Amino acid sequence: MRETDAMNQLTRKEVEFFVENGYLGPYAAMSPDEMALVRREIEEKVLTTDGPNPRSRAQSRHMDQPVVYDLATHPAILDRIAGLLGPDLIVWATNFWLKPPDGVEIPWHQDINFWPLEPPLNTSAWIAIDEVTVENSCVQIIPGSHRQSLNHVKADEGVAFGKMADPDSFDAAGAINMELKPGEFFIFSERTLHRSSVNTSDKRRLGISIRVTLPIVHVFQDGPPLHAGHTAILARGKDVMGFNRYGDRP
Ligand SMILES: O=C(O)CCC(=O)C(=O)O
Repeated sequence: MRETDAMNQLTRKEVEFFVENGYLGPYAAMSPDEMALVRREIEEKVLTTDGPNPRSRAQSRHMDQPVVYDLATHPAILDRIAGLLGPDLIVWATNFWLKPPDGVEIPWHQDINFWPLEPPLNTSAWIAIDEVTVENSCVQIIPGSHRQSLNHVKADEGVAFGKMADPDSFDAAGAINMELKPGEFFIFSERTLHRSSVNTSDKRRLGISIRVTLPIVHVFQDGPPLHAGHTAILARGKDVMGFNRYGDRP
């Protein structure tokens, strides 16, 4: 089994911060120069081609693109998530978030409302491929919001999703902006409230979310955001349960 790099080992304080606040970071997985090379490969090989999910080029590209598989299994990310979830880790989904200038709002939501996981447990990493600022619509989160499950209702017209957290059920006053340099990422839980606004800048905003859970979780492969034939990555340790389907590095 791969050992956690001492440099990426979460401290007790960081673990407690995550338990209290539902997020951690930002941390750097690579430098902006290193991410520039990865970005070019993503632009050339991923954004312009169809992947395994017929409904979306943005999803599950770890299945067909080594560059995405390598981001999804990056030690700087998995070492830290192992500090929260333990040594056996599944990367069950990957999803690009490409927001061009004028790209629409993503409303406040808790991810678990959208996912085919039982029991409902996940830690995500959101990795910046472009520089991500308030101007080009960085993700915003509400610290501590993961401690409550919120009702979700029909979303407002014109936003990216069909449902959103009931606006009467939370206070967005404490929201923080997750501004990131290329190559940086933050970690958040399946219930941490987050959103992003309309991209009012003239700069694209590209990131990718890596979704991580445990072998005890059933990932129902045929429900959105997945698709028939979807495979996860057994990224760390072992799976003695055998519920889920895994693929190798493409
Ligand atoms: O990138 C965004 O604006 C939203 C990201 C998101 O909803 C997620 O990673 O779960």
